[in-house]
Amino acid sequence: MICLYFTDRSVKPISFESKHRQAKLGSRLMIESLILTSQAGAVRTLTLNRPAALNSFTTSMHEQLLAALDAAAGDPDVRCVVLAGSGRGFCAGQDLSDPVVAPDPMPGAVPKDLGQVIDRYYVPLILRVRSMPVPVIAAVNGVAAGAGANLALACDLVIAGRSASFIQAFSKIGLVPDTGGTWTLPRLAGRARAMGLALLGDKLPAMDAERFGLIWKCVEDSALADETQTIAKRLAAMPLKALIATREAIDTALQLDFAGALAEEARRQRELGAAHDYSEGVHAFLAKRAPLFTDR
Ligand code: T3D
Repeated sequence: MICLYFTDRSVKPISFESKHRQAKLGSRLMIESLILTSQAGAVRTLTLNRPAALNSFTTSMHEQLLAALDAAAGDPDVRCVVLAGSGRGFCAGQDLSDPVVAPDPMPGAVPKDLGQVIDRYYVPLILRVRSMPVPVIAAVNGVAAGAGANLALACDLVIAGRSASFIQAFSKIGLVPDTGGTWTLPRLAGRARAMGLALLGDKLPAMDAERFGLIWKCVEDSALADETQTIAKRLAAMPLKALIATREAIDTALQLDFAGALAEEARRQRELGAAHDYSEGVHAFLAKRAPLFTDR
């Protein structure tokens, strides 16, 4: 059980059953929770929690985040997920000191198989985020670098504090953008900006990320948590099935021609039009009352 102190009394900590990292510190056995989980109404917040290393990913943090996302996806009380970072950063990507990736300095040593690391950890993580049955918001509180930047950019909405930044750090260590970056960046910002960001690996301040169309919104640092929760609560009250179909329709349309996208829209409207939420939405509108959406 993780005990957290929350000033907002509507926010409740959740116990996280950990099969995860157990670190020995002297003679004490400590269970570290690398993902903090809290719930306010129907909004589940998952906070990456390795602040001393800017929440960079170790295999244990991967395992805990995937487990926390799976738990949120399967929980009928969750209608929106927020991803956040503890401390001054959002996520600095892969922990480069983790033995699974750190190159062996010995001459002739067998190189680490980074492809295996990507396949085993980053691909399942990013596919999980993109297939969540509820909207996912990244609340980017500080630097988001490498896989950390692309994790944020894969979310449905990205809200960043003014002092946050995004760095495609890969080129600086001899890698290509991963965690979906090669797919996401040109779609969000266009090829010219994607290439500039990926080749140069410069720090892109949150204000510029908003201007580039990479993120939804840049807000004052002090407003980030409240603004994110307000938007998350709004989404949580909306028709989930339609929100998820919207994500899928927009992603699919990027691969289609115009006629194909029109056909896809008709197919989805046919399906959603037969669902309870559409009936509820229209009846509520006509009756001038608030709707209660229940479809998932
Ligand atoms: O390689 C593979 O495994 C394949 C998978 C790739 C996916 C990827 O994400 S590759 C990209 C990996 N990430 C990076 O290259 C970013 C590395 N970090 C930085 O460039 C800088 O830390 C930042 C620009 C993000 C922030 O700079 P700054 O000056 O604000 O903070 P800092 O002092 O550099 O970092 C603070 C601490 O976090 C520091 O530890 P210390 O000295 O206080 O004990 C630093 O070492 C640690 N830290 C930051 N990023 C990482 C990290 N430790 C391990 N891995 C990191 N990625």
